[in-house]
Amino acid sequence: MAIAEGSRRIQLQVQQASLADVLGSTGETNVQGEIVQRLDAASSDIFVETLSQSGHVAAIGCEEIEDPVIVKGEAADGYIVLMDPLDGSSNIDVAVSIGSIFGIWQKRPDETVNDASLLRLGNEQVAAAYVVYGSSTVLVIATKDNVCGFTLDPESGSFAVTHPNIRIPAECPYYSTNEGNNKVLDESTRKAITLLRDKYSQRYVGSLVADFHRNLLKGGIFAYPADVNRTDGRLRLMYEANPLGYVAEQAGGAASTGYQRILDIVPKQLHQRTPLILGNKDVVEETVSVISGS
Ligand code: AHM
Ligand code: MG
Repeated sequence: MAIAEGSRRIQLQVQQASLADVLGSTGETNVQGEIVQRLDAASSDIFVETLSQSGHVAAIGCEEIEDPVIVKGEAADGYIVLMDPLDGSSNIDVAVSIGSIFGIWQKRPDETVNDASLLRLGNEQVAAAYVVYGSSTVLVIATKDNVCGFTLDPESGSFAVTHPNIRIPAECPYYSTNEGNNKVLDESTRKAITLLRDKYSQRYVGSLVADFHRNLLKGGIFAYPADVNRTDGRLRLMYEANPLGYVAEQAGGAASTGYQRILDIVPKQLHQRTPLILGNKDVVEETVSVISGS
């Protein structure tokens, strides 16, 4: 409910855009050294507020906030939420689909939450969710073996179930990658991407949530591998790769670095990056075997 309420509020700002003077940058850079867009900052504030006030969240980790937010008066059975409150920052100002991503862990019994409490295995998530602000606003929630999509009715402000029991289709019509990075890939990764290019149609929005959502519903593979400029990859482990990896697995798909299952990575830092190969299980496995040479 806290995620739904926050996304309803963000959706209003996304729709009003320049009319409400919410676009453009704040003039600041975040912990990743990236320019903070005004909607990044507003979304972070909104979700921190709705999650903190829910009474069920003990701590929040956020792309836009360097240190964890430890919620006071935490509930004993509280959750730990790690989030990218506004994914697809480069698409905010140009009316292209963007989103929000959440990984959800349960606090350990009797644990006094501190910064280290957020460094949990992706495999220990109890749920994950994302919202895509596209031609419609869709909230997808994954729990064990179940992935369900809800569409926002902009008139009533409520979400209704529209995509019960999502399973990633057996067919894989699409691959999604930044082809502009081809020249900086190592040889085996370039070979893997070339094989995808030879077989499938390319679709690349440049907002992870939007690319993932299309591939989840239609079938497809998303790849942001490591390259010579980004030896740790581009995307963030704790609030991009882990949550969407969890959603993919619960829907019958897979997520890998190219060498290791994403959900098995032992995290070292809240904001660490990872290569990400995500989508149809068999195509992810084929791609990983070419990248790793196994
Ligand atoms: P953000 O969380 O700051 O928006 O950055 C992550 C985004 C992803 O949504 C997307 O998949 C990727 O960056 C695109 O990167 P590139 O522009 O290098 O293709
Ligand atoms: Mg992001």
